Amino acid sequence: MKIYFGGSIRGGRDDAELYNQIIEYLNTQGEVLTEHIGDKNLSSSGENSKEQYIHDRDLKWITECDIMVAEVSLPSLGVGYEIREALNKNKKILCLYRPQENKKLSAMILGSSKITNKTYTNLAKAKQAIDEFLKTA
Ligand code: 6K6
Repeated sequence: MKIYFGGSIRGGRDDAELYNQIIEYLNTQGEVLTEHIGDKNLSSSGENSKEQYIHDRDLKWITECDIMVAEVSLPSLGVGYEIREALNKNKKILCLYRPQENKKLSAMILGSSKITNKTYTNLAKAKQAIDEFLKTA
């Protein structure tokens, strides 16, 4: 199973270590196409590649993937764009969100009946949400 993992890059890298841990777990369940998202050396200026290359490669990976898992706690234009692309391609999508004080996930994500939205508080709960999602995927 090919898994597209989406997580913030230019939206902020505060959760990079968490992405890394989620990717590690996803790699035990399938092949993660976007392992670099968890790379702590990848700064918010991003990978050292041309933007058009990154865009086209990521859209190709979304076409190829079987499922998408997106960590959406940090608002990211790129992740929102990827989610819409995956919806257009009828991919099953799990969005993982950590509740934060005075913040709420976008209605454009919460309001989509085709997205599986799960809140979680720690890695163990994120793994649990992934396990449940994979049973239905
Ligand atoms: C280009 C040139 C310098 O830095 C960059 C950005 N690098 C990226 N590398 C890999 N994937 C990217 C990059 N920028 C965005 N993405 C994709 O969008 C990833 O798959 C993420 O899931 C998502 C992050 O979007 P932003 O808006 O937070 O950057």
